[in-house]
Amino acid sequence: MQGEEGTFKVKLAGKSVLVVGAGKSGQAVCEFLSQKQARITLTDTKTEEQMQPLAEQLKAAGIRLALGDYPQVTRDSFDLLVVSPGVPLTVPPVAQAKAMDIPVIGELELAYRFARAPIVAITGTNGKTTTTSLIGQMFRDAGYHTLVAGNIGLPLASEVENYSRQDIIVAEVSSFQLETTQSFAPRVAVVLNVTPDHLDRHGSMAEYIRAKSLIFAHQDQEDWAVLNYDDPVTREMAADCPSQVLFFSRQHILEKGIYVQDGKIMVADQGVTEITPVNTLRIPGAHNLENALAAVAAGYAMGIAATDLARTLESFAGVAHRLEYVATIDGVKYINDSKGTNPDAAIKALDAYNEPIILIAGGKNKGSDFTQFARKIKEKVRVLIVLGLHGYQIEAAARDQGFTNILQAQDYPQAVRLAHQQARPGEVVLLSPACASWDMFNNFEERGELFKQEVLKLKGRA
Ligand code: UMA
Repeated sequence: MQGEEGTFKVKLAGKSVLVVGAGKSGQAVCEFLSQKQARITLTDTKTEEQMQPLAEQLKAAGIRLALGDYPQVTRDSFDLLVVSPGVPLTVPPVAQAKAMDIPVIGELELAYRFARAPIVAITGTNGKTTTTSLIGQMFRDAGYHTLVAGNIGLPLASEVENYSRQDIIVAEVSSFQLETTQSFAPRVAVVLNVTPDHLDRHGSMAEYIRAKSLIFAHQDQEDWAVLNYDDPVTREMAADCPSQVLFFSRQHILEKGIYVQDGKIMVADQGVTEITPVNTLRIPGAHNLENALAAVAAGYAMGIAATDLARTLESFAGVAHRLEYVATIDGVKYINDSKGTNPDAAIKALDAYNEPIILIAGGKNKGSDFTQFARKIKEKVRVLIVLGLHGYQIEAAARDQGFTNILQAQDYPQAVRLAHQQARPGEVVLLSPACASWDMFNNFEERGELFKQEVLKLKGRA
């Protein structure tokens, strides 16, 4: 199916398409469909007023807008719906289209049908972005013209046609994007782990797993599925894979697959190959080792040489806002993990360091319970600095565990100053809030940037 541009192109020209959701994904779809001479209607629950100045630009580009409310989908009105990942499939236009057998796809499926380059797709509950970036870097270092796109932030549709058969597309794909696929079959499908998440949208764990499984559902024997042997859900997925399975494991030595033995990353397939010692990795933590093993598996499946894989593993420093090293000041390392927006992610961040930690946490609680997080704080943290709307909840949970070395900050400049005063040489100052940023910022990136800026100001003074 991949690359059948000709047939699909004919089908799109002159066709009436309803694009649901006018965010990044929907806008990219509109641009893509415009180039294919489709007749486009873009709908969003936002009103025209809320969507200015974009609404005017879209109208000028010949796109019909149905804003503030969805249009009625009838047999005569639309030939195809393209739904944005954040839009649940229960919305009226999708239900109406399905009842009339009008095809409903997402941007991932649309872009896939026009892709000529082989795709390495990565999904999982945690670690997607880091692994996608690492795999992208592996291909770039090995000399490939590489597109890194998808859920990571750059819609696949925006760039897919700029890559040819000799190139590579590395795509981070979410369960939301997979839900609207029909033929999507990447050359390599990586599933890192599956733990409860997005259950409000998928309804049950079984449905969430089903959505994730769509990453390999349409593959064939020439393709690869890279699965985490240590995760019971992904281990079981192997039974349903139509492709060749390559397991990776941090905890077990595998007869065939990618694993760790005597502190070294190994590949066992036809013979055993050593890739690199684990301690050469720059991304910290057990979860990042799993991400690295998955990346090695994907690179190996696509034929990248062991020496090239090792070189990238040894140089890859991670991605912004995920255990991002900022600076060392007076012998103290400052780490920005602003993406740690739930307790699970913040626990992983705490586990990534052996040094005593000065932790900055708090923000908007997304409905999480902080008990486990507080236990981990008691185990790993020397000083806790709380701030934001629900910082007091983290403080209360920590006190319940008998942890009392807690300070309160009003804002980020004060939190960083307090951390600097408290930290001793050899310690780590970690921002991993376990909360969303929306009480004080537009997004976690803004929060992380402010933290980094304050740390770098300190460094300037030091
Ligand atoms: N909207 C409706 N009706 C609804 C819901 C939303 O009309 O019922 C409208 C909103 O008013 C808004 C638009 O839809 O105007 C937003 O669409 P969207 O939520 O799909 O967001 P996009 O900006 O298009 O970004 C999407 C992904 N967002 C989600 O999956 C929620 C981005 O992933 C992705 O980077 C981008 O496409 C490009 O591919 C973000 C994300 O949070 C990072 N992903 C989730 C995650 O990682 O956990 C899955």
